[in-house]
Amino acid sequence: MQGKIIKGIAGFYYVHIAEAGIFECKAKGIFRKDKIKPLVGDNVEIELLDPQEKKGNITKLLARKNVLVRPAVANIDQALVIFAADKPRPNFNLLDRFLIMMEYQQVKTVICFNKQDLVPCTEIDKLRSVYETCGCRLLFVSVKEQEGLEEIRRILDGKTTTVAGPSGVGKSSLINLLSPEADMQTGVLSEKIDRGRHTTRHSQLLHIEDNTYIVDTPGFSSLYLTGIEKEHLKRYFPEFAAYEPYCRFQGCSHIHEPGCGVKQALEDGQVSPIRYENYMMLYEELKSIRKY
Ligand SMILES: Nc1nc2c(ncn2[C@@H]2O[C@H](COP(=O)(O)OP(=O)(O)O)[C@@H](O)[C@H]2O)c(=O)[nH]1
Ligand SMILES: [Mg+2]
Ligand SMILES: [Zn+2]
Repeated sequence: MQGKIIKGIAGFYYVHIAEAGIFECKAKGIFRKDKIKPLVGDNVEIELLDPQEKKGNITKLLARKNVLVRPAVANIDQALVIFAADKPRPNFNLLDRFLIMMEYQQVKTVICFNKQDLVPCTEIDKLRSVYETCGCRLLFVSVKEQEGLEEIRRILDGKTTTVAGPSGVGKSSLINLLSPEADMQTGVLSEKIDRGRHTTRHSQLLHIEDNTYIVDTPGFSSLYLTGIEKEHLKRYFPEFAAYEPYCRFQGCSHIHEPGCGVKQALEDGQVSPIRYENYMMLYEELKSIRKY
């Protein structure tokens, strides 16, 4: 039988099999020999040991499409990053860090601002003007008023999506709406997993329907850029590209050079000051990391 690992804890893997449920499995020695560790999101073949108790053995790991480092999951199709339009106020620096790390890992990201019911249209327009040229799809929703949820469902359909964002933005509220069984799935897992072993909060996959899964990740409050050279940072701000041909110097960093097309565009209001300021801050941060 074939299924998908939805959680891994202390040597046990919980494998979701369509129409059969969740099986508690061990990975056989072959994986240790090959030094491949099964990950949440892995598609696997299992042999049943005890169909009644829903226990099995993972016998084969199917080829991976990709592996995400943070969170550690396999076969991710896209990320849905959620921020609140207000309460808490969006932390643009954190959002930009997230977008950069996802792009670095080649995962397409959809930006979703929740709680649109809390702000006037002018505020929505402002948020839109900052992010409409960043290369990501942009959504405004209200989980509370159930606005925009159909669009989210369409985006998730048939894919495995990692849902991320700081705490308090409405992730759990959204997930509970999308998957009324989410709580139940978590409950089934907690039951299967010994009390003591359930302590750390690992990433977990939730089955929404058919081939649709979401990864419920712990909320984050900070993110470090790793693996990115400061010279490459501008690639992650695709809205700069249109103005680069106007930079006087080739390889312009858009920070201190005279005759910079991007800084001109900033002055002309064509590049968002919020995005540009984050670019500058992150550039300085990457510069100082490299000194040590
Ligand atoms: N006004 C408003 N409040 C919301 C909305 N979505 C969630 N909330 C509230 O925001 C708070 C945090 O939500 P929660 O789902 O726990 O956020 P999480 O920490 O990201 O999982 C709760 O009090 C929710 O009721 C929304 O669209 N509008
Ligand atoms: Mg939550
Ligand atoms: Zn420049």
